Order: sequence, then structure tokens, then C-alpha cells
Amino acid sequence: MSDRKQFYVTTPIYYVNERPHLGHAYTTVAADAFARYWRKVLGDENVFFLTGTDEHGAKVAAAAEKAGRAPQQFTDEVAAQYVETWQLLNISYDTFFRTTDPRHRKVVQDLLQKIYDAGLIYKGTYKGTYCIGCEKYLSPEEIVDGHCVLHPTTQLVEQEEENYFFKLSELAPRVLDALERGEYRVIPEGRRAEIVGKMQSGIEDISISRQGVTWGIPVPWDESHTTYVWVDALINYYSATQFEDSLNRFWPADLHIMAKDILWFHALIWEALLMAAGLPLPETVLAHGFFTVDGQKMSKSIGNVIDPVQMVEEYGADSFRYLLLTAFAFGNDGDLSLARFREKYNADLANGIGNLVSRVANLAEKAELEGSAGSMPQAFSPDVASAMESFKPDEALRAIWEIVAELDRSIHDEEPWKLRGEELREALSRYIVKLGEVAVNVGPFMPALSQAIEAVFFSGPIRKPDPLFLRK
Ligand code: ME8
Repeated sequence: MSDRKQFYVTTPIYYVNERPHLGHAYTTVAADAFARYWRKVLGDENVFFLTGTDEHGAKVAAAAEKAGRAPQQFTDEVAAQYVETWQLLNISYDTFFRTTDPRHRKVVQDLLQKIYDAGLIYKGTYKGTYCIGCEKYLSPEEIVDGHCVLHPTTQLVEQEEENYFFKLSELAPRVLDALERGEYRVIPEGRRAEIVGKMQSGIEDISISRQGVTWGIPVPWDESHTTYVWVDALINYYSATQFEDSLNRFWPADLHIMAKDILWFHALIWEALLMAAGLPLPETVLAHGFFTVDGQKMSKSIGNVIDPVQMVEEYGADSFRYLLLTAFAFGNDGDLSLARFREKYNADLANGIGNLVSRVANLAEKAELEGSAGSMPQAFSPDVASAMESFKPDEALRAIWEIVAELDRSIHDEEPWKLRGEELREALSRYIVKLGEVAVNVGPFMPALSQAIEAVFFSGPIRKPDPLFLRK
């Protein structure tokens, strides 16, 4: 068991150039499960869960123009879609952060000024190939046949402009040293090794301002430049703890979660900026894998983009959360398919836990069993706790579904419908204890299921409920 007293978890702040998609939902659901887990262990007031939107920069400005909106109006609209989607998905964030919040501007400017005053920022000229999809200059290996590997349909731009540069080359060895000393960590191990290799291969200074992009936060000592959108965005994690005194204590973050695409920013550049500003480093940077849909990259042009709102309409929030997190191991790359979602929904939820709850409740109703309020177990099972504390939500869910399978087997073997009187009541009590275990453990993932089990079995006379998961 860990000796944590508090827990601060973040998702990336997502670009508002498009509506939330399945990738955003995946990361956010995982972060929500960790937040809910730790709230139960440490108490609500000791957890801070941050998500939000990344609203500045060339990419968002271009999307706003395309939509015929002023950038602020456009970002207001898309940020609202995120808030709505997270409500539908039952995401229990504490703060929804927007980089256009005027309070953030001041935090960014103060932090940059500090780094500038420390002599770690200088003026130079940048010449390179810029990908607006990535919002960064690309290195030669990121360009294949004249296109960005991640954004093959995005037109690359040859750019040369005066920028302010951050002395990343000077900071990088210190960051690597901090990583090796365990001052912060990067997981899983394979991704850490990639990052260390890259850090050792020679790091160049990075440009941290733009002259050609007006939609951003002005550089405090030279307002003809705006802050590079990635610097503005990363600082959100710190900024969110600075708006209210009661939140100060959460800095530094315990867990930054993102996919591997943006690990470099989170595992090196962020720590370098913090060090340069004299701030403490986060505890853990966790990169999960990237998924494809039916074996292909999810993209509008292929037409395989899965809309989380539609998925919630189809399956309900709980089930969708379950399907996302059990689709593949959290740190690995994986593949999702709507056909597999349906199969798994029917097998694990409708015919699995849903059926189990109905059968036990049905027998308990006939036996006139009373569920005693407040007797539901409150602690996580050791294997679920250990999976969650090593950031493996898929393993935690597997352990929970082992309890479900075991209970199914007991019922199959014991044939309780043939039992009567005390024998039946004894068997049912054992089943209900197991269902209580499922309820408490599943809470971080499927909060509505957890509450439904508690309501049926742990609060007065037991009645068979309507099916929790209709077969599809
Ligand atoms: O990068 N598989 O925002 P973004 C798994 N604004 N996760 C996926 C995914 C996929 N196929 N597609 C997207 C940005 N994601 C910046 C972040 S943070 C200071 C600034 C998830 O809208 C995953 O979490 O492009 C990935 O890292 C993130 O969406 C990128 O979101």
C-alpha cells in the first residue's frame, strides 16, 4: 500500500480544433478511474483531478477561421462540447481548465519572465519545417515523402522567423540526471527507455515564441511575440493549482497521463521548464499506447472516427467506460472495433454481471431476504488496489471480473434454486458478500453499476431490479 496523502492527476488539455473523439475519451476515462480510486482511499478533499482544453496556437486559429468564427467564440463553443461530453461520460474532474482563462495568462507570463531573468532564454532565428497538426517544427525523421508521419494530410510549412529560444540543451542533462536519480519517473519502462535514449542523443534548444501567430499569450518582455502553444499548454498543470490558495498544496502533480505521441513534451520539456523556473517536478509521467480502429488509424478521411457521444447513447456511460479500458493493456498500443465492443458488452455485462445481479436478486426476493443498509464493504481488494497503484486499470478490471466469474461458477455448482430455508439464505448471503466486493471495486470504473448493486442488495428488502444491461 502506498503512503500517499494526496493525489493530483491530469489529462492532456485537448486541442479545440475538433470535437472530442474516442482518443480523448480513452485518456480521460482512465484518469477518472484513478481519481475515483484515490478519492475512496484518501477522501474526496485530498484528490485533485484536472482536465481541460488547449485553446491557443495556429491550429486552433485556423480551425476557427474555417468555421467562420472569432477564435474566442469558436473555442468557447468547442470547450463547451468537451464539458458536455465529459458530463455524459461521468467524468468527475475537479477543474476544467481553459488556456484562454485570463488568470492563466498571468501565470504563464510570470513563469516565462522568471526563466528569462535566469538567463535561460535568448533571441535567435528559426528555420525549419513546421507541422501545424503537431504544432511543432519537425525533425528530419518525422518527415516521410514530404509529409508529417502523424499528419500525412497536413500541408507542411517552411518557416523562418525570429523566435525566442529556451536553453533546453543546457537543461536536458540536468533533467536526465533527475530522472535517473528518481526525482520523477516515466512509465512504462519501454517508453522511459525511449526517452532516455533520445535525451542522450543530443538535445537542441527549442523555440518558445512565435511572431507569426497572434492567437496566444504575449511574451511579457516583447509583446510582438506570442508564447509557443506547447509552453502555454504545459504550464496549465501548474497554473490550475495557483488560482486558489486551497489548491496550492497539490503542486507538484502526482500523475500526468497522456498517450505516447506527446510524451516527449511531458517527460523532458515540461521538467526542463519547471527546473528553469525553480519549481518541483511531478512524480510520475505515464504514457499509454495509441489505438487504431479496425486496424487503421482513426481518421475522418477513412471514416472510422468513433464519436464518444454516440457510444454513450448506444451503451450507456458505465458500459462504454468498461469497454474502453478493457480493450487492450493500458500502456500498449491496441486496436478497437465496434464489433468487439458489442460482443464484450453482451458477454461481460449483459450476460455477465447484469445477469448475475438479476439471478441473485430474484432468489433473494423469493427468500424474502433483507439487505442491511451500510453493510457494503468499503475497501478495495488487494489485487485491485495493487493494479490501480501501479496504474494498470485493465488489470484491475480483469481482477474484478474474476470475482464475477467465480461467483457465476459457485451458483452453477451449488444450484441454489434447489435449496430451501436456512441453506438458501446462507448461500445467498455468501453471494451478496461477493457482489458487494464487485460493487466497491468497480466503483472507479462503473460508478452507476456500483451504486445499483448497493441499492439492490444493501439497502432494505431485496427486489429483482430491471435488467442493468439490456442485451444488444
Ligand atoms: O496533443 N489512442 O492535444 P490532442 C490513444 N493539446 N489516445 C489518443 C488517441 C489514440 N488514437 N488519439 C488521441 C494535444 N489520444 C495537446 C496536449 S497537454 C499540455 C497539450 C489522446 O487534442 C491521448 O491522450 O491532440 C493523446 O496524448 C491526446 O489525445 C492528444 O490530444
